[in-house]
Amino acid sequence: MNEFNNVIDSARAAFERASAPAELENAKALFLGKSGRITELMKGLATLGAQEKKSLGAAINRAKQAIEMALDERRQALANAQMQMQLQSEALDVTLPGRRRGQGGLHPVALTLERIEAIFGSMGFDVAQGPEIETDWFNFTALNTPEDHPARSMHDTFYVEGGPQNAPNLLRTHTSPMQIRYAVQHVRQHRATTGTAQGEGLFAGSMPEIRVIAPGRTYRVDSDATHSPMFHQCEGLWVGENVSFKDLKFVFTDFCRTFFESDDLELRFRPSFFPFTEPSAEIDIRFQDGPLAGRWLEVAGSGQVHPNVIRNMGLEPERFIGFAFGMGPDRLTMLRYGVNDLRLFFDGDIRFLSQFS
Ligand code: 2U9
Repeated sequence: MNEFNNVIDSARAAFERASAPAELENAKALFLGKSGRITELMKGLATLGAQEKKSLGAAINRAKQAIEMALDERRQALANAQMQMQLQSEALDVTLPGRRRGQGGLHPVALTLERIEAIFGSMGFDVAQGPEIETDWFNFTALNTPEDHPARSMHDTFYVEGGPQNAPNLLRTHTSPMQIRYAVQHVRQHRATTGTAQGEGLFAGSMPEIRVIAPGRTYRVDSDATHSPMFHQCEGLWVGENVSFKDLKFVFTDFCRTFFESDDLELRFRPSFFPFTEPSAEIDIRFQDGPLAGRWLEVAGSGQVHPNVIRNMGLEPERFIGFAFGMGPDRLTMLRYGVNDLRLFFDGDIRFLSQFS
């Protein structure tokens, strides 16, 4: 019996020494394996008589069970230790403050465009958006631009592949082509729904007014601190039977005072020239207070839509009169926030952009 207790003790000691599952399996083999101590003891029974076999066999079995139990205990202990180690190495401190995800914001020029759209929207203006790649006709010809006008040269306009050979497609140089598209569509739709025959020349009947703004990206071959090859424009158009320069003045004054949140902002209309308006005027504003106070600042161009342009919309210029204005949202953004370099808007520097959100 003593011998069996010794075997059990040495098995326990061997299992205890094993510090990893593989070592424990090696130690197990020494006692329970094919030529392990217990197996050897079992083999020894063969030579004994029946009575001895029975009593010794039972004792060997008890020893075997004790060793198996010790083995299971050690296995469990090693597995627990392993789990503890893993838990420690993968420890998660749930009390740590979370990582902040940056909250994006709208680009300052996008904020300006939203503002322009909201103000003109409240005055009954529709917002039209359209292609940035235009045909020569919509961008120049329909807008009364002479064939030899310098704006048509490759020094000023980006031409792209496509379109007729003598009048290739281009990146729109202003958003006015969109207003031609809008007006043509407006007239066509009106004629279709009122049954006024198409193809019978210019329309001279009654028609709801056209009131639309066209905001968006425009392109010119130009690049310095105040010019970018891609810039924004927002042009407005108001066509009706009874519209006048005083309506344009009222609408644009109201717009500027709302946009700059300044009720005493002054406006000045200064004679100018554009191919698509006649007469034409530059619009200057003057703040009464703030860092820009006292200086006249040019913010827009405007004018009465040229009769040729009214014709290109499909309207009879003897009956319809239009007023248009055009402004640069990039410049308006610079004035509103006091930004002095246009390029800051297009560099994508988050330190600059995050100041507006
Ligand atoms: C149609 C007919 C006429 C819109 C106009 C201007 C004058 C103008 C500038 C403003 C800032 C260009 O980007 S900018 O430098 N625009 O001076 N725009 S009148 O005239 C139109 C528009 C549409 C059908």
